[in-house]
Amino acid sequence: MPRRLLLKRALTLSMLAAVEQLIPACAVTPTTSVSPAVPTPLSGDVIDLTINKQWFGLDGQTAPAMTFNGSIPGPVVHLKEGQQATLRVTNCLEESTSIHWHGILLPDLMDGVPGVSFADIKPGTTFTYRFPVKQSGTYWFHSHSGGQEILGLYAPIIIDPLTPDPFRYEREYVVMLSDWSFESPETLFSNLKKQAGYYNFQKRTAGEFFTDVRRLGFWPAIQNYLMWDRMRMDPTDFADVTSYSLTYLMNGLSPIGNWTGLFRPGERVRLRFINAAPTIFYDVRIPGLTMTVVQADGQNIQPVVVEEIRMGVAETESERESPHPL
Ligand SMILES: [Cu+2]
Repeated sequence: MPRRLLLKRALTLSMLAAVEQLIPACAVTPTTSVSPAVPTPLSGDVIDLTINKQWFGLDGQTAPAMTFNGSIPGPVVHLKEGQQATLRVTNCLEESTSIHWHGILLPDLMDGVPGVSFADIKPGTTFTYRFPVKQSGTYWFHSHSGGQEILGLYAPIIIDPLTPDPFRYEREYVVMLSDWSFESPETLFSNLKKQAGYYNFQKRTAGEFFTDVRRLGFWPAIQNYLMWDRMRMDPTDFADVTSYSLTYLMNGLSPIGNWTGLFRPGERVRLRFINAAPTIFYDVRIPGLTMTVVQADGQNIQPVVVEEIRMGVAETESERESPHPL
């Protein structure tokens, strides 16, 4: 090839590469519907996450949502204890964003509260999070800006330990519990600001007051009501927002979506439960099976055999099931 032609081609190629770097990843990502397919886990020295606004469909209804790499929940970020994590987060939204790496030990500059420990990720820009991975287990991450987490910005983190975990399993699944509302986060918040029990339809009645008077006496009954009134709560208020507004999700699917994890008979299955719901407690049970809890919030524990576990907001737990009927 003549030298001049070679130089010309080399110049064109380097110009193209330079132009490509100028275009943020968002400019080439279409705004489409959220994919129902399970995304491939992300691993390696450099992990790229893109935050987009997309349409999320649930049981025949559709609404605007936010996604990590096009899915809800976002893809599993798979790290190894001892590695240096590099996560490039590109914000394709029209508003600022930020990430909180939930339960991860890291320098404060690498963690989410905008305006406290770091600025925020402005629209159309990429922020590179870098931190040494000093732990192992099941964790997760979510947006730390406005109502973005509720709109779909949450995803699991699995960190492989340096030395193998002290329990065996043949197969594993992440089970990310969350919820979805067709009311916007702003509407939910303003309703709760106006009336704390806005979504609670199980309030105490006048009849119950008289039952309490008979049971406790008049003044103790009054004092009980005043106590709850001072706290601006109802004794029947289990969650700020209830199923009146929420659809409960398992790995991004509604109960009708019927999330399914396959296994062979006799296999031990490790289920990595993560409660990514903003206010809902989940009671987890597999009818007819006992579970052995082997890890809680990323820490290996003395195994406990249970029939049901209660998962608080933001908790993560690993259960090992022996799929034999009780
Ligand atoms: Cu968190």
